[in-house]
Amino acid sequence: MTEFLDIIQNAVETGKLKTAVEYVNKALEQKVDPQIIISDALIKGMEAIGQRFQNGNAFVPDLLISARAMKASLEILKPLLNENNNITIGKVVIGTVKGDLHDIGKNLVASMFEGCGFEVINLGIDVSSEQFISAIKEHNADILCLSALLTTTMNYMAEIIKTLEEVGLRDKVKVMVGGAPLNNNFANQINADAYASNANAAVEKAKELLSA
Ligand code: B1M
Repeated sequence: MTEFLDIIQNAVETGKLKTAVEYVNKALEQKVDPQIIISDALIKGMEAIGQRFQNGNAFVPDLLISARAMKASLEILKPLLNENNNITIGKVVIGTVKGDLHDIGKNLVASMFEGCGFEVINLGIDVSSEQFISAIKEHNADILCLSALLTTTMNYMAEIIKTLEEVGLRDKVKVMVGGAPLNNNFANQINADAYASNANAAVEKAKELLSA
């Protein structure tokens, strides 16, 4: 059983979708608990590639193929998880802000969150503050992740945070921001709770925020 989990972990880390799916099915045939497959193989594989990315030993395409292998494996396992086997660490609403159509990085962040056990509500691109707020309310989200790739759209993040304050939701949700033109200073200026420079950092910061 441990051997199967090691193979799955390695397949996710190296982005081998077919191998990951094959050995997830083999592990299930051997009656391995789906939650064990997720926590002891899939998540570990994503964490490993995330760490290598953070250290400069892996690159965006590596993250993308790992996330794909992870997602395909999760698709098999999700229906098998019963309600008592809830693996959700927290609920994340994520989207690229109004006026901005860039979604490659945002989707990578969303996949990394999913891969690491968060429930993700991905609102897509060109998302208005009203759409973010209604999703936070509907899903009772713990974390709001805002993405922007343009210097012209990043300022809309401040408007979203102001609106959260106005509708009394600011204390109920942690706000994280990211995207190439952003930095820590900008996050502080607009009163966000955290800035993350990449997908792995986003998951790490989210875990910190939820445990604080
Ligand atoms: Co656009 N574009 N683009 N573009 N584009 C940039 C951003 C640009 C820097 C290119 C350049 O001029 N050098 C420039 C912005 C300049 C500026 O604002 N100062 C630019 C421009 C100008 C434009 C248009 C205006 C071009 C035009 O039409 N004249 C136009 C705008 C459209 C719009 O949005 N309204 C436009 C359009 C496009 C395409 C549609 C062609 C395409 C997007 C396709 C898509 O996303 N589906 C595109 C692309 C691909 C790029 C570049 C080349 C690559 C972006 C990317 O995907 N990077 C980009 C140049 C560049 O960045 N080198 C550029 C890979 C991705 C994995 O990284 O998105 O940074 P990134 O995400 C990272 C982190 O930032 C972070 O984690 C991710 C993973 O590590 N992160 C988060 C991102 N979101 C996060 C959220 C979080 C946390 C972390 O939440 C907590």
